[in-house]
Amino acid sequence: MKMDERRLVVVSNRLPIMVEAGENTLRLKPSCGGLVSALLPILSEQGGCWIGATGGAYDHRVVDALKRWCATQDYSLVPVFLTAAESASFYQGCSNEIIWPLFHGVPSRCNFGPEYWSGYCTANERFADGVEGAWKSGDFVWVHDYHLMLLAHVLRSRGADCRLAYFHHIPFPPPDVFEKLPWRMEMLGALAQFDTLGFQTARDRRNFVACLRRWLPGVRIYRGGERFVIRAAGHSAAIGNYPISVDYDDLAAEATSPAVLAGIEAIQQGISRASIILGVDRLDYTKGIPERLTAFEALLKTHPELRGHVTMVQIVVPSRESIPEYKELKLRIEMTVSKINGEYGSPGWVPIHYLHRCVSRAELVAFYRAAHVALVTPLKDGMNLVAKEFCASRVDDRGVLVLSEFAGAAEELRNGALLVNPYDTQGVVSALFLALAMSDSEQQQRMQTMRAHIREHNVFRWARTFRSQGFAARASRPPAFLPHSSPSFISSRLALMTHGR
Ligand code: GDG
Repeated sequence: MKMDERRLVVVSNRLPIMVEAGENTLRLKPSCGGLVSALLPILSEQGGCWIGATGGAYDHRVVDALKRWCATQDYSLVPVFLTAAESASFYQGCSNEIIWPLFHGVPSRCNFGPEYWSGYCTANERFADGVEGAWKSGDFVWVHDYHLMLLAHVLRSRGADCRLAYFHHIPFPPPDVFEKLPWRMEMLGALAQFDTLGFQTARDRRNFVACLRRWLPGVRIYRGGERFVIRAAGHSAAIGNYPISVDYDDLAAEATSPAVLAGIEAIQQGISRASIILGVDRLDYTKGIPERLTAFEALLKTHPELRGHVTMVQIVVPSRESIPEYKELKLRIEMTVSKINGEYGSPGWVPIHYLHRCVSRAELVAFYRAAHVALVTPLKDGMNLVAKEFCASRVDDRGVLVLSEFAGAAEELRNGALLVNPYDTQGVVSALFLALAMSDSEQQQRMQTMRAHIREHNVFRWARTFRSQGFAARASRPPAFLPHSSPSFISSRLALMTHGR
């Protein structure tokens, strides 16, 4: 069977459809976020199955609603239900209060709640139940992101012999940061049980390999060009970096749709034809939103001639609102926006337009096209699809991307974007000033360079390359020179954790 003929089974923390269940109401709506943006076009094109949590405990109405919804699609959805307590320790706790901040290099934001780890193990068991229920022989099971790093271990310990691949969407930290994780050896031992592991950038892959070398006793690591093969506890895995991307053709086509053209006109009129600096982010402290607002304020302060002629539009998609830090961040952003608007605004000109909601895809593309500058300045980001979506939407070859050097996307887009250090307010101000004054021909040349790269390295190529690598990893036996057994104590520690509770 060829790789492309194998059914694709995606496993991720959340399904691409959110279910809001009230006492007498049930609403399904698409999720906003990078993982869904990247994977939905692939599943829509190839068919297959998506396993993920619904965000709630078992509810037969949700099962029925998802079945009805799936009847209209070319792929199926398999819900995983978690109780409120399980979600609290697995999702809010271990995933978002430990792994997320640690892997983004901010250990000071970690809350190492002792109960979180067992919640993480339990939830990985629940997802494994979902995979066991849906998996058919020959499927390619593709696990996504940091919530599910134990899944291969759990499935293997139940005897499942399926091909298991993992893609890590967020940064992987260097050893001196990773070492703070109390369960570092268990985590690495479990990751080593996938058949293929993919990272966004060469730096993430290097960090992962460095952590394995430092913390996984007995591991053997072999390099072949850009790929690594590791062998631990009798199992071989292939490791590579595969920068995720966007559905270029779809965005480019949408960019000239009547809805988007009408949207651009409405935006420009609403903003009195001032030049737009655009920010689009999920609400998250890693996205550098307050720092960006501060840079915009400094631009207005140091360049008074721009007042009234430039407007910032900041779209913030609500995210993780049950976590206190995210609530505080929202308040901080709102206070900063109102301070800047109060201080610099004048009749007929609002310096910052702040939208705290998920806008429709057509509206988003209209904003991409209406903007003069996309200001994408995360403090740390696995990739950042907004940067790539902005370029793919610019069918006019205009617009300037000001991009954080700490976004994974900077590795690929450095020849077209103006790269900045988001902590360097003056540096961001200078880049903005340069962007606003950039000639048409320079904008065109930079934008064409980035668009040509993204057109070729689109999301379908990303999935194809990853899947063929995963296929090759399983199809080929481990190289003969690899030593066999390695210490089994990692597996026994994991077995204790996941079964011995
Ligand atoms: C994670 C990693 C990595 C945003 N606002 C709206 C909206 N969005 C969509 C964008 C984009 C997605 O959300 C955000 O993707 P990012 O990549 O920027 O960030 P994360 O959500 O943090 O994603 C990230 C990604 O996974 C993929 O691997 O790049 O580093 O953190 O697609 O378009 N979509 C709509 N309305 C909005 O208001 N419709």
